[in-house]
Amino acid sequence: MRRVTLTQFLIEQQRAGRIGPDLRLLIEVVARAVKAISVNVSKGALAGVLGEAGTDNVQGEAQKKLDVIANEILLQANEWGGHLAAMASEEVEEVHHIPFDYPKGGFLLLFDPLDGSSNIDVNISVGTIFSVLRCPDTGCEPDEKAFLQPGREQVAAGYALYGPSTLLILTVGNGVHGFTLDREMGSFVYTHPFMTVPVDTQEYAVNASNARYWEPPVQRYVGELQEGKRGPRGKDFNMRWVASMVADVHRILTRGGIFMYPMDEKCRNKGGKLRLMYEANPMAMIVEQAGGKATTGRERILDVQPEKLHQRVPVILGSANEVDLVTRYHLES
Ligand code: AHM
Ligand code: MG
Repeated sequence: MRRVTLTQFLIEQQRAGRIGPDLRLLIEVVARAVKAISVNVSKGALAGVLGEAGTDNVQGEAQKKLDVIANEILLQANEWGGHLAAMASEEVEEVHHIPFDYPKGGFLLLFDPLDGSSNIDVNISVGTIFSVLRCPDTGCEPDEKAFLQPGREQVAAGYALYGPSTLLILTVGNGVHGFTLDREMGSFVYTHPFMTVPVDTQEYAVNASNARYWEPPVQRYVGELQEGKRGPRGKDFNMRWVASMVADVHRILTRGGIFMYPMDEKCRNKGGKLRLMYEANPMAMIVEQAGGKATTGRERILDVQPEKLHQRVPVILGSANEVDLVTRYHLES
């Protein structure tokens, strides 16, 4: 069987006119950073990378050492290539500008450097999520406003999953494609062409300890799933919750399911739990490209007009028929 690497895949995308050379370079650089993060994650205690960094991020959450390391790796890898106008990270309050001594390009890169970081110290899968937008005005230094574009404007999105193997999942608007890191060769190999989310499922993912804080439509929906065969759905459902969005979404891309971090009374004053620009938008683009759906319960995530960089939103995504049903419950209530 012909082994196709990420580099070959991207060159073929470029030849087919789906991406230009700058976007190809950008994705290659992100993939290189992901390899470096993967090395650090896998060394764990041997490299002294576990535990707290002793600092808080912009969201007021305690940073883990690996949050800080992954953020630094991504910023440094992407600064000098000339493909970016600016970057934004979940871990950094302000827009990260490209240093003056490097050339600037036409893209904006946004990322959650290490998603699911509460799982690092217990050796459960974590990931990196990224999103690429075009810089609306290439003439000047982009500010926060340049980033505030709805998710449907993304030109690429992806995530890396640091699990038993390291995977890179990518979309440039032409389906979802997965690559597995060959650690000996140091390259990503194309292993998962055109990943799809089945329209129906019997599996759901939600942090059920928040049930008493959910809104009525989510309580109704999950209640009906839990009634199983004897309830209105007439079938039994299984539940999974990794607490790493990347791992939960990856399971849905592999065998279907619905993932929810809905609005609840605990996070209402923040707008939700998950971040629109670094988590919801890239994952929504990936899920839609794989044939699934993604909403806030009330509107399509990719149509949400962002008002600030670190904005949070409720997230419901996965198998289309389930997302449609829980969205209908929201709209009816
Ligand atoms: P993080 O970016 O600080 O790691 O937070 C996001 C994570 C998601 O990966 C996951 O779905 C969710 O938070 C888990 O939340 P909970 O701790 O409520 O289960
Ligand atoms: Mg995160």
